[in-house]
Amino acid sequence: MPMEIIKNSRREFIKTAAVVGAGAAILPSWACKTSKNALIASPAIYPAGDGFIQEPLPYAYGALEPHIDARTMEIHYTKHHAAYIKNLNAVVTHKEIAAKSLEEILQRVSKLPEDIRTTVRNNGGGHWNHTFFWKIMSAPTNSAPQGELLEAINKGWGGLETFKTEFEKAASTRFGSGWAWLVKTKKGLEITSTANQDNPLMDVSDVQGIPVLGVDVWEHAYYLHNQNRRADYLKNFWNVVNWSEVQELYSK
Ligand code: MN3
Repeated sequence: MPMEIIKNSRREFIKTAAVVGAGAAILPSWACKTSKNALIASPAIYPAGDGFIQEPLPYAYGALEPHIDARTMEIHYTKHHAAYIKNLNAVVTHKEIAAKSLEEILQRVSKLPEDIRTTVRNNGGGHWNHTFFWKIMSAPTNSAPQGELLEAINKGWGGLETFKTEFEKAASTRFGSGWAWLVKTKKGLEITSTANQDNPLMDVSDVQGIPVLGVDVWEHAYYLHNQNRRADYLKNFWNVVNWSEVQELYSK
């Protein structure tokens, strides 16, 4: 990672933090824009200055209601996601990961020295996954996949509804805590799931590739609103998928 990019990321963060200011729960309107907004670029996933940073949520905590409630979003973002970053930053100066992008680190996570391997796998994974998750959601818009992405979904599953059923199946059958993913691989699009905070970027993942859609199925993501009903949470999730962002990730 060239130093210039790291410095720029740091500057961007300081600018953004200054605008958001004072821990406002409701972000200014410019922060609610979707994928063209600078917030959606990914400065948070580079070590910057004192460590990795948490980007402002690209919408207000209540923006996904009634599908995902404001309190869940607030706790999820300010407590759970923030804790992964704090724990990751506790080891961020280790020479094996210093000045590397989070993607580079995760792609060889199994090769990391034993003293930091589990910390980086759980907390680096947690930081990457949540940064990603916030971006592939948006206020409900009734949007749907289009163009090349829709073609790939049709090719893989014969139609959007079958795809959704298969994705929900992967998410609901993930035992305990983890994630379900739609991944761009050498073979095309594949659905998979991972345990804990693993993800398909990691060399430990069964299916490896570029995530284009993902859903957090840890209970902290839905328990306040849905209690034990993971299936209801998954049905609601489709209402807040930011398909234009998914499309962009797929096209990259
Ligand atoms: Mn989570």
